[in-house]
Amino acid sequence: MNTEIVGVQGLRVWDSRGRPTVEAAVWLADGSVGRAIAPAGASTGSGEALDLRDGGAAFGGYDVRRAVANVGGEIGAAVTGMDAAGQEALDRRLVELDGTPGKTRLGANAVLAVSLAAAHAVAASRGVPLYRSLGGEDATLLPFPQIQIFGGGAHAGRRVDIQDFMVVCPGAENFAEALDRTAEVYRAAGALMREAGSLAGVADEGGWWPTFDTNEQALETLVRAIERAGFTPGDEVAIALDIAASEFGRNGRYRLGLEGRELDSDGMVGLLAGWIARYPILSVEDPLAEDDAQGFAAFTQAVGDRVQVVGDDFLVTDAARVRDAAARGAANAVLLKPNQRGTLTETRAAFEAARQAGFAGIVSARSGETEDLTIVHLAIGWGVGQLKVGSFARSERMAKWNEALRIEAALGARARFAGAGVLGRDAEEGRPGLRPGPAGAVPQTPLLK
Ligand code: 2PG
Ligand code: MG
Repeated sequence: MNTEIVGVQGLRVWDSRGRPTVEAAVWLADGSVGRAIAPAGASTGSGEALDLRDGGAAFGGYDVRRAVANVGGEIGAAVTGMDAAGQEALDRRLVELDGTPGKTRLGANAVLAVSLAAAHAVAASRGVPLYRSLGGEDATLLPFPQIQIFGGGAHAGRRVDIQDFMVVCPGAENFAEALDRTAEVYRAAGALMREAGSLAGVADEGGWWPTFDTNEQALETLVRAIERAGFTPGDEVAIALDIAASEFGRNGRYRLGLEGRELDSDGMVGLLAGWIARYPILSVEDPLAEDDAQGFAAFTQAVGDRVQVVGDDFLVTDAARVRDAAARGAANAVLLKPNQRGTLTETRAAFEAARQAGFAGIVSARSGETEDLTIVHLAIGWGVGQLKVGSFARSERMAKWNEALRIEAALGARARFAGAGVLGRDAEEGRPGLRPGPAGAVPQTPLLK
């Protein structure tokens, strides 16, 4: 095993939206090779590292020829000769080489593809799957999945304001069972929409395209789909939301286009707290906009003992922001998206900061994805405890769920499954974030008649 980097190559490939994206290949002295592809968001936080695009007329300005050239050119030259097994030193070199806080010179898409490809090359050299290369023999925790049923917001032409209507499966015995339940709910939701004459295809991440008159109608339909699939809402299948409020909120004003009303920060907290009281909701991501830390704190204060409060655009996988949010009591969980920062090591640092704060972590895909499976291995390799990769359709999503199934099967009796108890708290340490309800981990919520 000789993990010295001897070659780096960039390739322009295509993502699930039919847009160009960056693939990197890293070759080692022992002949091993690793590849990784950068994903891309649509509802991005302003604090994210830069997804470098070429602009101009071609492909709507989304071309990545410069980023691809950076992979094989400047980045490749800088890391050739380095030891790929020293991920931290390698990533430090990448950060220093770019030299800007947001990786605006070389592009976080270029930098990330190389950082991840190096980790894949090392795993190949060791002859083990990436999750084991990252976490060793202890990497046995399968994540609790959040799976989208309806898409919305920036992923569905803003047909509804809320971006992700997802399900989680409390009490599922294992990862495979959580997927089984989700598949039934996804099917039932599609059938309900077909019967109502409102089936309009699928949104960016494979969830049903929402054809609702109000945001709450989507919640009601989701509860009916859970029941129709034969599950008890709340106990067997519950709801997780990504409000993605930065998409419609700024300076403490929130404009709900579908319902034609504007709320202030307190109004948003009240609206969402009302939903949490009426529907079996266990997790809410970006309930307030990225510029509304006070709103995040008020929301966490109001409902953080019952639901997981996740920062995505608000925390942008940034360790310093996680520490700051923890100090303010704003949120109790962080979404971890490697391309929001640009290297594996910085993503890991955000997760470590979460652990220290007693925050939960959720490894997440982007709305623009590919066949790349790295995030599944990060979730399991690091024992993060939760995973969000979109809906239960389209192979850029299913490939990731299927990879987790493969790993669960390979681990056999050694596989552990992170249940609902992991919501709002560190997966391994189980620090309290949510108070368990009387029947275990699931808060009892009054349901719809
Ligand atoms: C999010 C993600 C995934 P995007 O907001 O959490 O749903 O969307 O990749 O567009 O930021
Ligand atoms: Mg989000």
